[in-house]
Amino acid sequence: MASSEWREELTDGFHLVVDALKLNGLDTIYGVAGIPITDLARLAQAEGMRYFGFRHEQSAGHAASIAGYLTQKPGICLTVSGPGFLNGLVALANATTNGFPMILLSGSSDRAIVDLQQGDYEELDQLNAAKPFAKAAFRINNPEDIGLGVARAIRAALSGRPGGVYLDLTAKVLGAALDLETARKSLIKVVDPSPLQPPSPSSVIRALNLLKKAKRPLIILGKGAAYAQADEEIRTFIESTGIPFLPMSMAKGILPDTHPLCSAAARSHVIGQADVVILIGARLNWLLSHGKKPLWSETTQYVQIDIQAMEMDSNRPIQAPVVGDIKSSVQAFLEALESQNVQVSREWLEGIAQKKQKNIEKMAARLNADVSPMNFSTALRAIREVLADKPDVYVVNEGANTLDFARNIIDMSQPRKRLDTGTWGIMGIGMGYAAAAAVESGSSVVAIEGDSAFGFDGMEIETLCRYHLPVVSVVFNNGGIYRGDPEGSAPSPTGLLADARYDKLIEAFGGKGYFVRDPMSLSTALEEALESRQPALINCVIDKTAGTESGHIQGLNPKSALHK
Ligand code: ADP
Ligand code: TPW
Ligand code: MG
Repeated sequence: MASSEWREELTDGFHLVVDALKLNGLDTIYGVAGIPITDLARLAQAEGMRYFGFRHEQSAGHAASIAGYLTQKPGICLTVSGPGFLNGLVALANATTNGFPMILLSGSSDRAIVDLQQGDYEELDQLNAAKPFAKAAFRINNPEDIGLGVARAIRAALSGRPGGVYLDLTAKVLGAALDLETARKSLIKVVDPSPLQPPSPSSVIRALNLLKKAKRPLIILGKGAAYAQADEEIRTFIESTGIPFLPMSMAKGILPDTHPLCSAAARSHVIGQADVVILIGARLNWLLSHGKKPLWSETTQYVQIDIQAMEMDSNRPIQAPVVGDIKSSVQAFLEALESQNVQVSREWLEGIAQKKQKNIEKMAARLNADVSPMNFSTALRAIREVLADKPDVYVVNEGANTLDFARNIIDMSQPRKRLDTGTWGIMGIGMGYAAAAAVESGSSVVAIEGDSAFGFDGMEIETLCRYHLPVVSVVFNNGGIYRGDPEGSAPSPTGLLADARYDKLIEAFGGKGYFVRDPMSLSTALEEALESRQPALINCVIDKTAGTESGHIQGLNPKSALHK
């Protein structure tokens, strides 16, 4: 038999990985190339998948994870072995922490050498390193198991509470040959990887009975609710019951921030005074002060809708746990709801309205202040006005003060358009999230970045320029973590270079840089940059003294007992 004929009967691990991904509708890879996965990336691209090469695996991983959040399909990140894998691991852990579905595919070195610690190129026991940070971790050792391994990874990433899955591809498996017939039979198209999980009817009745007793009910929407894409059901539930709601930061826009029932501008008031709180896809973690004093009252009772049964009672006793997916659960609420079920007291609504009015006026005064240099509020007023008539634009946001101010000032009116530091408060997500939001949606993105936050992944502006992604980064340049150092002083632990020209960085890659010092120039630059649909960076110089230590979470810094 001629050797070419013989080869036609065979396929290899590289092809099988690509075939398995494509069969399951996974068409985009975010990664960094190198041994042993370069040919895998090349082949994926040749076979019609989109491949986006990043400068650092952490950014590629963040891109994959947010792609997963936006699309309800696991985002794929591809890395080399050893250090490349480890660079991607922070993103995998962040995905698991936030409940974003993602699969980290890493090539790995020779098992026999790794296990005897004989010193292979990029040697690392990757499977075991990944386990504590992943929802699940698998290794494929035989080419005929590739289809199965990919299927298990997809189901693990998507079912229940989504998360990050590690899939270890040994160099040996990638290169291994398999006859076509066996290969074809080994592929699996996953059926219903994230099945609806309707809640038990009795749990729905229990919840509605609790709600019946409420005078001051409150709904808290979290990013689980945004992820679930139950926008219509949630809107109907809120509007038909008239219960005020509070969106967690990434849940902003499920209903518009300008909705009359949105109580974000009266946050501590509603949290402190509510008698029954319905948590929908939101955890009572540090972002909600663990449900504890002084923010919360000890008598508040809870309904919690979550797909993860274990989440119940994690911080406070949950009187009415509803374990199920949000779409089915809210639907079940709507079906069982009778008009007399919910009696939102008029005083409750009026009290909230008054509080909101007061706080909105206070904010307006800060936004409209005529100060030079600009501060967080006056710069964000300019951005807020530009974005007001562009609801399609994604907003990525990180930093400390830059995050806190932008979260409160920039209104969202569409679901899943605000992407931020999330459950971990992690810096360095900005460029990866922005790239993937642009790739997955085709829409423009504005990344509102602290100058420190931007530094974690700033080199990815080359990636944005290479792929011509419509991302405008606005760097809030206050010369430091939280704020700048006094002029002439040696660098403090929180200081960064004063007057750094971040705008010049992007020009090195052919992008457009802007240097602005006042709200008017900021607004003109942002309009122009968005209009161009090309990568741009606005270096937005603000008052170096404006920020506060750790922004709104200063209280989380440990205090020495010596100073008590
Ligand atoms: P936030 O930070 O916005 O408060 P969290 O990440 O803390 O939100 O909480 C999200 C919650 O949503 C998690 O507990 C997760 O289990 C849950 N969740 C995610 N997707 C679904 C879904 N489809 N149905 C029900 N619960 C979900
Ligand atoms: C991976 C700690 C929290 S916020 C922040 C750091 C370094 C930067 C704040 O400065 P920035 O914003 O971005 O200039 P601003 O407006 O307040 O000046 N490493 C990681 N994650 C976190 N959260 C940190 C460090 C941190
Ligand atoms: Mg800063």
